[in-house]
Amino acid sequence: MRVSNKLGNLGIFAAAAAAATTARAESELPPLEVRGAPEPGGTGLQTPVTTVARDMNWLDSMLLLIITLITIFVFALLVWVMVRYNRRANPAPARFTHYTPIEVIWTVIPILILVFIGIFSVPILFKEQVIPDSDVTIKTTGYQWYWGYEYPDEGISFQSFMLERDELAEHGYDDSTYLLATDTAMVVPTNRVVQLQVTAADVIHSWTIPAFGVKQDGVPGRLGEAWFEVEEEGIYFGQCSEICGINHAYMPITVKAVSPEEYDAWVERQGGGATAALEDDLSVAAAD
Ligand SMILES: [Cu+2]
Repeated sequence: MRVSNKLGNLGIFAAAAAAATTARAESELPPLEVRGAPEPGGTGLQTPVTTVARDMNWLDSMLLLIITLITIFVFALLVWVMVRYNRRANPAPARFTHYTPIEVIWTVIPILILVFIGIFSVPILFKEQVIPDSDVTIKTTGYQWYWGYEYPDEGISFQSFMLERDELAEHGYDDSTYLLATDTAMVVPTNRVVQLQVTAADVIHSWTIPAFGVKQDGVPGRLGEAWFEVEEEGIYFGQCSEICGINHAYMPITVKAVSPEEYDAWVERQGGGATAALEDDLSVAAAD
């Protein structure tokens, strides 16, 4: 019994030592503010940090205005009918069932409203789905129940697991980030186009960062694509958004957006060669 306790303690020491190493590696990134996280009691969308997310927020506000006006209009009609045409006020109701002008109006006006919405929403959909020339490519794979990240051009790959409550502090997070913060984070440069490839290894998962306006299903055997260009340095959180089994709620997503210089330094520390790859590209371009 005593022996097994000692072994248990050794295990704890080993885990603590490993955690300390991770904490040191993480702390090499500059201290970052949490910018993209859900707020208790919040009702709006998260503050957007990409043009796509900003467009989506704008569309959301416009739709809210339209549906509010429609709701008020329908409610006013209901009240009018209840007051003006109840049995007491209107004892002899009209018997007709069709009135062509009103049929035309309530067919044409909704069509016009939908076309008006489409004029704004379809371009945003295209902006989201047409991937511009990218500076960084990252492939993410959903697993039951964690995310894997690969930077194919830099030869970097790692996995990302949710932190338990008692592990948050040593990774530089406070208690409010429980169920959001992960042990490693996807690191991306700001003001650079990041092309994201999303897939899954077992069942369907979905990768999202609300502040980026990105949500892409990861489907086994398929490669989904998304893109974003983050404007603000900071830490952004998301959560798997396709129910994927018993621990679906425990595979969050953490993205750290840092300056391009910090990003290059991080790539170097991971043993990757962003600069080398870029120089290769440049020399090839120069040779052309
Ligand atoms: Cu999942």
